[in-house]
Amino acid sequence: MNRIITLDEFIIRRQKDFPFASGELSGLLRDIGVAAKVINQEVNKAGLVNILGMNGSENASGEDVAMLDVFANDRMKEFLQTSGECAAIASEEEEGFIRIDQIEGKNSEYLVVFDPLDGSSNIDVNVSIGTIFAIYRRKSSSNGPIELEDFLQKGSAQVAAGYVLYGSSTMLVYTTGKGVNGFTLDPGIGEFCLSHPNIRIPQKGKYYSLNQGYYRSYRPGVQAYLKHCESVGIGLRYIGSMVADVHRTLIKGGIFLYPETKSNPEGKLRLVYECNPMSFLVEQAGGIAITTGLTRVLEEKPTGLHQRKTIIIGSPDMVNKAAGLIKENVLVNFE
Ligand code: AHM
Ligand code: MG
Repeated sequence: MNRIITLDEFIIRRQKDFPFASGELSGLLRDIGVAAKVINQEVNKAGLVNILGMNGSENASGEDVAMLDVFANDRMKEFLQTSGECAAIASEEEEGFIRIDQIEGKNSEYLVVFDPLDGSSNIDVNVSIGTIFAIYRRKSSSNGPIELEDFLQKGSAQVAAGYVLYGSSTMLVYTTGKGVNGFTLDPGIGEFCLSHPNIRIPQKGKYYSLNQGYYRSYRPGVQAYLKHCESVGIGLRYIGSMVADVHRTLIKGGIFLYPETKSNPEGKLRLVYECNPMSFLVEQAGGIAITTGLTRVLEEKPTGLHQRKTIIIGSPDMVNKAAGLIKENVLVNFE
């Protein structure tokens, strides 16, 4: 039997893939792995310690904030702020970005963006939720302060991205632009162990995934694709946690869509915190990620930290089919 490879070992082994790597990126990934274990522990016992439920405030995008969101946000901030490997962070739960004082003369080049607990409507019913993160290298000169523009880079500039899925088991999946690898948390030893090396998304899958309840509010091309799925007997799977829905799509093949709706005319999901990291991962696994405007998600220039974007992401055959039908129906009136 092969010996297990832990996340830390894997990260260290991979450091040599980056010719002038200083170890900062590896350090950051390890810090995120530790924060994920702490959050996982709390997610697992949330019902017991009464930190479940809404805390009454709203996040930067005006949605209810579940208390576990606050806990996860605080832990991610805490680990990243004290790691010394990170110059600034931005969170879906924070209005603006946060500069980090440099520790012991270290001048970090990296920024981390994250959605600390995605799928918060699922928290209090024991359904899978996740943490999403991405790492960028700053663009501004390292002599000056980090600027907003450092965070508003296209997704194609991501240095690394990943997610943690708190599901029937806990998994951490990440990419540094050289393929995608998945690690499952072994609760016995408290380590993420390599379980899904070199993930490749199937060319097509058996499921499409979106909120079918908004059907009437989708544009004609999206409706045409949904009719196509129905006519050829493609099954519907929708958890309502992007991490879980995209994870299934990545492993089993399929397509995930969050198009514009009447109440979310730009789409609901955040470009910086959700669409870009997931698009980087799926592309690295051989999939495709586009907007309903048929542009590549990773080529969209963010205009704000909390900007929303439409997304169609998944197996190449299925995304291409959806894109074809959107194109064909582009002139059909949208009522
Ligand atoms: P959140 O970041 O507030 O949890 O919202 C994002 C979530 C995604 O995980 C999921 O894909 C989507 O919202 C579900 O939205 P809807 O309930 O409109 O289907
Ligand atoms: Mg989210």
